Amino acid sequence: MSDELRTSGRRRALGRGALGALSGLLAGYTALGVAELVSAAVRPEAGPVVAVGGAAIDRTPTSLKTWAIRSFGANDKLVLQLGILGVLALFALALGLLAARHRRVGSAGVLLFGAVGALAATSRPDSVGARDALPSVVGALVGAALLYRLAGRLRPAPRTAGPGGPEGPWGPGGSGWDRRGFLVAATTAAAASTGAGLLGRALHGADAERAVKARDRVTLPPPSSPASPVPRGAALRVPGISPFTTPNADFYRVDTALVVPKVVPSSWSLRIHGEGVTRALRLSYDDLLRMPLIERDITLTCVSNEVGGPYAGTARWIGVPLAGLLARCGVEPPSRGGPADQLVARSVDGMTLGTPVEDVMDGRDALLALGMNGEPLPFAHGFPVRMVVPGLYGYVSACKWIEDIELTTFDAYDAYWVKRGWARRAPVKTQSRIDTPRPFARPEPGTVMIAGVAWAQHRGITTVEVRVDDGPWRRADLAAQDTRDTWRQWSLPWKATSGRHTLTVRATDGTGTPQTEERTRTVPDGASGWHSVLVTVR
Ligand SMILES: Nc1nc2c(c(=O)[nH]1)N[C@H]1C(S)=C(S)[C@@H](COP(=O)(O)O)O[C@H]1N2
Ligand SMILES: [Mo]
Repeated sequence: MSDELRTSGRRRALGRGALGALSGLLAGYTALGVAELVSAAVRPEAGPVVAVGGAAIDRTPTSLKTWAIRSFGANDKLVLQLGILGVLALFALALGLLAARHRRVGSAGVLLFGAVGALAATSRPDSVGARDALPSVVGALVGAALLYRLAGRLRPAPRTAGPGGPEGPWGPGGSGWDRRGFLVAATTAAAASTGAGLLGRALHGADAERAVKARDRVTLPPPSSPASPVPRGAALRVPGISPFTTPNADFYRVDTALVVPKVVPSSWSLRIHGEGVTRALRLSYDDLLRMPLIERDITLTCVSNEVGGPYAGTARWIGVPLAGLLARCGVEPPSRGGPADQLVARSVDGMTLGTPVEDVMDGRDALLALGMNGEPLPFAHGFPVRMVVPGLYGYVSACKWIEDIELTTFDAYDAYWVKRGWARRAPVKTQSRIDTPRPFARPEPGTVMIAGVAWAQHRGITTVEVRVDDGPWRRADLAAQDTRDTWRQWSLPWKATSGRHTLTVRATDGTGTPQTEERTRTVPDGASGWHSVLVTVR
């Protein structure tokens, strides 16, 4: 073979490969665009990327989940979705290359991806059944058909070849393959799937918009039992300390929802049923708004919070006392002979959280919360209704977007996180945190304010002590206590001397029990140990 022929053959193969890869990408893009549109008709959560992402979250080992939350914080879900899109793009490229040679196999590969998406969507805890497979299936069918068609255009047109053989795509005249057909099909597909995707987005947006409007129209009635004002001495004026009340916009968010549920309250209700329930209830949002409401300051903390971590916040909640509602349904706590010791709360996105019935009914202010810091719950924090139970970590008490409460036993049912290795019961551990100075700060010598917060919800905080290096423990100045369900600020002026110093804090709770020095991991029932901060005084 002459050099010239060999070069043109290679160029032809290269060109076909590149166009094949492009076809693959286009097929993937089209599949996602169509799926987006179909999911708008089915359910936004059934879209392939959200479904695969959700299924991945369900199956991620706890250690990796904790790592992701720690490394990416609130962006963890964005990173996950970008990761999925990246992987999909790579596979689409590969399938396109494959299709350029074996177009049936390449197209079948697209269908395989549709099957994965469909499986993920139907296996999610909030799946409504086979219907959830539709976005992935329809998207994949269209994507596969497109790839099959585009790959067909890449093949040499059957013709009586002259002595030089069919011309490659870059050969003179380019008549060896259907360039025009390819371009037309590719541009049409790109435009149509962009249109489908945008239309799908717009339809999702319209649903969300209805929920946003409905929330805007809500006016919370004044509580029949208001919280007493936060005592003036509860908030210290130290720069860098966490504010006593956490603004909603700064309140930490931990959940498994890739898309924040946007519930329209008029099509929402809450059901209470199960063992020992003599009168099952179904309540509308308006029913709840008409009940006597109480207002309470409560600190919420996450079991995934590392020592010194950010997943803690205090808000003024307004809601319906849960114990009273349960009593209306005939529920008795186990200590009075009730058969159910676990309350399983289920959210509109299929999350389940198990709470001890005894804790909810022992007189503490367990709430079905409707309001947070003077406004209806923000969507990210559970609109229209969520639970809040003082003294328990969020994963065993604070169900957002709640729609079902079932009375059962701990023996009979394990909730979502319990199935994944977390403890069935998880009262909050006593913790204290140094907010200022920040780790690795370089303050000037002289008086430096060490300050932070300490919490032991429902037991309260009675003492906070601070130690510099291996020196003696010194009592910090405690801010006034709001209630024993809230955290407490503290501060201590320190005469800082040049050099590196380790600052350590520990607290004692309202039962007189000191915070343990023993370091444990967050799994299975919350991190323990003292928080230390290393600073270099200049
Ligand atoms: N529906 C639902 N509710 C949920 C969760 C969730 O993933 N889904 N996460 C729980 C956890 S682990 C915590 S710590 C709190 C966090 O509440 P926040 O995001 O309002 O701070 O919500 C709880 N309620
Ligand atoms: Mo949590």
